[in-house]
Amino acid sequence: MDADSGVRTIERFILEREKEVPEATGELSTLLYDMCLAAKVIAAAIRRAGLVDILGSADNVNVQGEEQQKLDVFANEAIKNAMGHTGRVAVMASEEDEGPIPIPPDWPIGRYVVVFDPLDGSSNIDSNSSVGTIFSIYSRVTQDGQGTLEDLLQPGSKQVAAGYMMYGSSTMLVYTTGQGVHGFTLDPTIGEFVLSHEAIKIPAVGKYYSVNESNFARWDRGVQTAVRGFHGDLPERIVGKNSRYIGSFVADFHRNLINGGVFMYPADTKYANGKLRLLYEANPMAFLVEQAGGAATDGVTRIVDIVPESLHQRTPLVIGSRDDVEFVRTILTEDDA
Ligand code: AHM
Ligand code: MG
Repeated sequence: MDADSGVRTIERFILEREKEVPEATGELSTLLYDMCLAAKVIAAAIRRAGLVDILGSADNVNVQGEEQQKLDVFANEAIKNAMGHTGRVAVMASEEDEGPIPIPPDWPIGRYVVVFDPLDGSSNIDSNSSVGTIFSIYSRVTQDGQGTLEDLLQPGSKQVAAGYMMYGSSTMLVYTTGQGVHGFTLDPTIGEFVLSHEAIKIPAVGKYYSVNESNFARWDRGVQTAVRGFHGDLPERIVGKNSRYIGSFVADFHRNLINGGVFMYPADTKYANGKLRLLYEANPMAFLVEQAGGAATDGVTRIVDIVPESLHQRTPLVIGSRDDVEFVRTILTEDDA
């Protein structure tokens, strides 16, 4: 690689974009770099996971009643450290912490609110499958002092940025600030995220459907009908698709974003509101997918229009290629659904 090969690092890319927005202060850009730092720290730990005694359970149960993995704890701390000591954040919330996370004492309080799932799909770590981090950034709505629950319980339509990191065969960071969706790949030789996927657009019709079909008998009839459509049983309404399901939301979402597809985690008799969380998983991915030309609903209602009532609330989720999400909505709103 020559010294001026035209490689665009995430820093250069964000700065170039910022110049196009006269009112930008640069603060949000800096917060995104802080998130990149956390991503590098987490990616490095995951790369070493098979080598050092970091795999396995931390003998701890988190607020969702699930066993926490050691890397969950590590990733949670890495993000809290990277975000909490910047002077740019007013309050945070994490899937791994019960309540709002205040800014540490003696650190200046800023105007942004950061919400994150530090390590989604962590049950896949022990089998060396992809996992990810998902984040949302909002502007605070309260005036000063530590941010509060009110700052955290904003609808997804108020997000100013969102993104995810995927720790797969390579580490990627994909983000939006409402000006399209851009993807960067970590070049481990220079330790920088470089632009690899500019202005991602999701195909309007997907190749894939992704859902945990072992729950089929627990779904209501409408969801069963929609999935039968994906099987190819309703050829007059929808062309059948291929099935792909990893069980790691970031990886399932990323594949569908690039190749076209629809991911669903509907309500079932075990999870009355689906399994995924509105704040940490559904909202950030909904912002991204809409920016890429796709759609996200709870089956019927647009995800980013839902007003959250609690930090850890769950929501059914249908997300991905626009026409496929619309197909599900049509089926679920039919009288006999
Ligand atoms: P987690 O936040 O505890 O890791 O759970 C979320 C994960 C998602 O990554 C994935 O889409 C889903 O759980 C898979 O659930 P299931 O095993 O029920 O299909
Ligand atoms: Mg999660």
